[in-house]
Amino acid sequence: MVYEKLNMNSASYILNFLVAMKKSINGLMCAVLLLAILSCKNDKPALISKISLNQNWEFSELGTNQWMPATVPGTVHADLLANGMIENLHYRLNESDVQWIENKQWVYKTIFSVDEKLQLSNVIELIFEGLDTYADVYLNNNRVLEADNMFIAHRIDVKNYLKAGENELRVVFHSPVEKGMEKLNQLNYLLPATNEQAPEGERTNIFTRKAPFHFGWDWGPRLVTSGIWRNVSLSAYDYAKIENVYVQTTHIENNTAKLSGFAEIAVEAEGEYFLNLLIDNRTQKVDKRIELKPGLQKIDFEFDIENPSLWWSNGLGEPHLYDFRFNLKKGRQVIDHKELSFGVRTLELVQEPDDTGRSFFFRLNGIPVFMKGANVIPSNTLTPSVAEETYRRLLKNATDANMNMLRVWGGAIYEEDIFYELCDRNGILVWQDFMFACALQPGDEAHLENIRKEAEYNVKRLRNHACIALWCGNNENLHGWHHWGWKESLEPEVRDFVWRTYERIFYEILPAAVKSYDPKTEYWSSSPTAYGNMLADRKSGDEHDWTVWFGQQPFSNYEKNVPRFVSEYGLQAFPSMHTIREFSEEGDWDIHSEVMRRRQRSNMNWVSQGFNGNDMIKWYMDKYYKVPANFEDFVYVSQLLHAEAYKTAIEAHRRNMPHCMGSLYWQLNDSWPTISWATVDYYGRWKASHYAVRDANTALMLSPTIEDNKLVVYAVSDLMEQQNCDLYISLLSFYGDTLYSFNAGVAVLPNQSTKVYTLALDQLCEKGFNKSKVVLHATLKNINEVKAENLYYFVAPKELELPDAKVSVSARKTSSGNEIQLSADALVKNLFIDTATPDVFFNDNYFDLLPGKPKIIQAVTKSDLKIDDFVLKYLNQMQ
Ligand code: BMA
Repeated sequence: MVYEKLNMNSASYILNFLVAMKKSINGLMCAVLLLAILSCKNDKPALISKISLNQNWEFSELGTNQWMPATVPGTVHADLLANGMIENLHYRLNESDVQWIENKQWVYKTIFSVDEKLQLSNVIELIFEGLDTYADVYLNNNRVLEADNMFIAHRIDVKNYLKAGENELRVVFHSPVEKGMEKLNQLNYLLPATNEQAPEGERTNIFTRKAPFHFGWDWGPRLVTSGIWRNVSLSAYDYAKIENVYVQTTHIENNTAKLSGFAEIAVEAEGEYFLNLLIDNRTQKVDKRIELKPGLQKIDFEFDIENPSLWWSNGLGEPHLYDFRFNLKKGRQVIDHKELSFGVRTLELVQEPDDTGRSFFFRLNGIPVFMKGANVIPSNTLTPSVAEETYRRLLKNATDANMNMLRVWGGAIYEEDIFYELCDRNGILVWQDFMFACALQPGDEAHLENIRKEAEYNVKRLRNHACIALWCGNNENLHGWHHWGWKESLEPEVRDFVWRTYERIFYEILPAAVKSYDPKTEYWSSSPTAYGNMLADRKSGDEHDWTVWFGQQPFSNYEKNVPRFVSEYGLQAFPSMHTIREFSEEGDWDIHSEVMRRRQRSNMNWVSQGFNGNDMIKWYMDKYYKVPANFEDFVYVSQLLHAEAYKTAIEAHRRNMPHCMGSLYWQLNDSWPTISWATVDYYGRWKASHYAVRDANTALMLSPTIEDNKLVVYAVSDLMEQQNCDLYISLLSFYGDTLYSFNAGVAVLPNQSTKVYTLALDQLCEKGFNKSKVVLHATLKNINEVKAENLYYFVAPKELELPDAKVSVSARKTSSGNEIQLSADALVKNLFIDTATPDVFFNDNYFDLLPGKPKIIQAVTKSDLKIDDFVLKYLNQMQ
């Protein structure tokens, strides 16, 4: 326990006093005075004390008294698993065996001791950073809290309930499903919701402020868990503490950044205090003497930073962060402090009327930036189980794929602090949804007040992060109201009330929270929308382009009528066989097996009864590829299909800049090992698509395409300087003969898409080539350095007449790892290198190998790399 009431100042004070008294007063008198000083409480201000209460927890089903050790932060599912009471949730059909957990009540308890000094503090608060969800909290048998929102922290004044010595803290969790049912039954109509995996009349997630995806989603299991999912602590102080701070960059001009903000101080003892700000441990900025009265007090400040190092998004520059330390002092003693890693930057969402509609793009430090990225979901359904290492891996996968934005989607959680810290540090902007997805909300006042508190808490919690780019009200609720039959499903008088509730939440409560607590950041009411309450129309605002996949349109649809900012689109693939082996047995390896069908959660009964994502993968595969009979080959081809879809979409979006200024695909990661849209699976294994996304997102990208019977090559640049390069175009036979070639110097303009080559297809056809036997190779070079490169085929892979090709592989150890050299005597399409051991990462994979152009890749592994372990797969083998 870190608690020191008699601090250094007090000690030296007493010492000086003794020295002064020594000569004139006798020893006894001196001792009496010293005692008086020591017993006088609050003689000098002490630091705020914080004590973690995460230890010594036990849990039991209510009423059974079968106590087992528990982990806090945690969940009941993880605790049952750790105690051997349930089996691996991810294996085969085990998920269905644990559904009983959601119907029970669970109790957690701990005993902790408090010393007398702490107990004497003026204010003692018990802090729960997150309780999931309906929880009654008892301290020494006194009910001190009734919680009903997973997304807010609770601070409870417990001074009157805490004793010196041992204390018992107990938390009773009610079944979220039972509580939800009670609320559902109070309404005499059904509020529309999609995606929750419960029968229509039992959908309860909308009544409960709890992660919607816990109730099952179209990529994740139903695990309606409960638990103390974030830290628990005690905080004690005598005088005052910094409740929160807010800092914003108001503008940057002539090399000076103007910053402003405020601190909110919770004051217990009236009097004189000092607030100062120290930057990077050396420069003092704010330095204020303040007279504070008891209660919450707001202190405004403004300051400048000369020649600021700005925060840039990934690819544009360094995401510089300053260390800000706010000190609250009483006399010369620091009694509380708050630290921030602060990025100086300006960011605007620009929506200006233009010929098409309204623009929708982000301007960072004055520069329009094309947003390249993805939607993220929690990396585990049981979110406290996500290790810091997994967050690091998630962010690395984003930056390795040249991303600069992630969307925290509204059916999940307001992420952990570490997520936003890593985004700050890696230059990843965050499109932050409030936690509302694919469902309407009840409109009773208590529910709306709960939402108001949640918005206020989370905006305050996250607003100082440089990464926070946008607050978005909900995911697809406006779309659902108009397009999924929601409004038609409600009787007219109910309909008006439900719509009014929508307006109150998304046009009043949430934007008011953003305006009051994070005024520098834009609010966007729903994704997708054109603007205001206008439906997405591709002419303005953002769009979810699901014409491919749910709409069964061809990939070429991504190239038509490109929206202004595509915040969702995607197609599914199977994860790697290494991952499939983790959750299934060999007997399950069939897309129609019970295990594979249950694992697949995207159901499309409108196509035909029982049609699901596995069928859809096959349906698309059949359009573009020969469908292999063998399951393992099917898995491999599903990944090629996936990669091709994302490559087509990203290239089309980027070619269309500045009309289109963002491409965030669905979805970067998985919450369990599954078949989904994710480009990186639950174990962090890259699907073929993640390599394709990385390549399509490079700062300088070459993109050949066919437009109006012409071959057109675009050079898309996110760089800030013009690139003067040589463009090489060659049409190659699969055996490496050059059938046509062209080269010229080109100027690739900064931060835009430039057409660098056009040739009528007729002219190319005059060369008499067979479309099934050629590939176009486009390269941008500066002197001899390849700056960008791409291949283009004129027909779908299934129509290619791929040659019999022989691949040669050799490997050697280098000082930095393992180097693999690959070469082929004829074109090898989508070469997939795998090893028998699952932990090898290849820095490139699933690529096409041109004859006579050997390729060197790196293999990263902790174990020994054996070339005999290599497994090579390529499309030529599946003719
Ligand atoms: C998007 C998301 C999710 C869903 C995904 C795939 O629209 O908003 O609701 O998981 O589609 O269907």
